[in-house]
Amino acid sequence: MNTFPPLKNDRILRAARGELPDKLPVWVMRQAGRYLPEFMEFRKNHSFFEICQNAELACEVTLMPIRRYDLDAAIIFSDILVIPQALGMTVEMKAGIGPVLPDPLTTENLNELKIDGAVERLKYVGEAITLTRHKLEGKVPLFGFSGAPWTLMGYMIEGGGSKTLSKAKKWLYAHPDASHKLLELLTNIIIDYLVMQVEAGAQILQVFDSNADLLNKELYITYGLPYLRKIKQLVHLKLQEKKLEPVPMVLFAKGAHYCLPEQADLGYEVLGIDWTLEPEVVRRLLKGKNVTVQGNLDPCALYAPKEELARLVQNMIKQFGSQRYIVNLGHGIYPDMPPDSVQTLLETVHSVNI
Ligand code: 1CP
Repeated sequence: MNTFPPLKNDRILRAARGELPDKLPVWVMRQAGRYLPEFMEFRKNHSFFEICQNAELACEVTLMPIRRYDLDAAIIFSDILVIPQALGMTVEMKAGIGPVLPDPLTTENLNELKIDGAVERLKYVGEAITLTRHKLEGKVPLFGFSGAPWTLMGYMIEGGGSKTLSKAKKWLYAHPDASHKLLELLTNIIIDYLVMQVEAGAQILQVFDSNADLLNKELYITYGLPYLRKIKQLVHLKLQEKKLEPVPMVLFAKGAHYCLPEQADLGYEVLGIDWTLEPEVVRRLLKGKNVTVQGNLDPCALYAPKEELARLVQNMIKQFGSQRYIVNLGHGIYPDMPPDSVQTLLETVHSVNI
């Protein structure tokens, strides 16, 4: 068992549990990397996956935004695509393009995925988490994360990002059995991977379903929700079996506004909300549900002048209210966004009296 320094800032954990913290908690999706000049400098000397796979390097990048800003959480530097990589697929990170999987999955080569030992091959993520927990010295809680089954399926079949996901969606309509087989296999790995991250020291977990926006309610009920429910239930159960404290879990199903109340019934303590929904609509759809919401400032608001950005943030907080609320963007920060805008966002959030 690892023993770590005591936690000094538990705002985000309190908000996730439905308690009222002293100030509203705030963190930023994709806060570790991309837009930070110190990260760009760092990347000149190290490849993307070299950083992911080396505990010292991953820890260093994770801490960059924590040293610079008054954030209420850290998120381990890694990527959702380390799972396809651990399953034996080649993943390349191309500058200006993003991830590329040169040999995408087909219904013919589905059986070639190397399932045995996949979580074992991801142990380096656990090592980075453990080191980071020590180096954080209890300053803020550390997020572990994974891609959701559907989002990983999308990257594995498309061979990278896609505007339509038509190849992956073709599986759902033309090859439902193979789709379920793949989603089930990914779900089982995600469960063990997340449990391993908690054993290593992760204090809160986020599941990214960034490709949910290309499904609809019927498809999500069949191919999204059951697997997300299994992940939540089994992570909880396996932590119990290992006598580990349960950790709150965040589900960020980007663009899945077509089934927000259904998401709230999966058991996740927190739902991430993208920027396309008005706070009032979110609160109305989730009325009576036992969940905290996280979000949902349009990331592009960070391009606004300081005063306008502060006004937008204050307005969003007023509409969401302070109960069961974690402030974040409605999706990740972009590489060309001004680091000073993050400062404005954080100062504005923390200056609100709750
Ligand atoms: O704060 C952090 O950024 C922590 C580490 C992190 C996380 C949580 C990275 C590092 N990636 C992710 C998640 C991730 N990766 C998601 C889910 C969240 C989201 O929707 O933003 C997705 C879809 C990916 C896949 C991915 N990786 C893309 C395509 C979509 C996107 O996010 O733009 C790209 C471009 C990457 C590369 C990547 N991952 C992470 C960084 C810092 C980078 C930039 C590449 C580089 O620096 O070379």
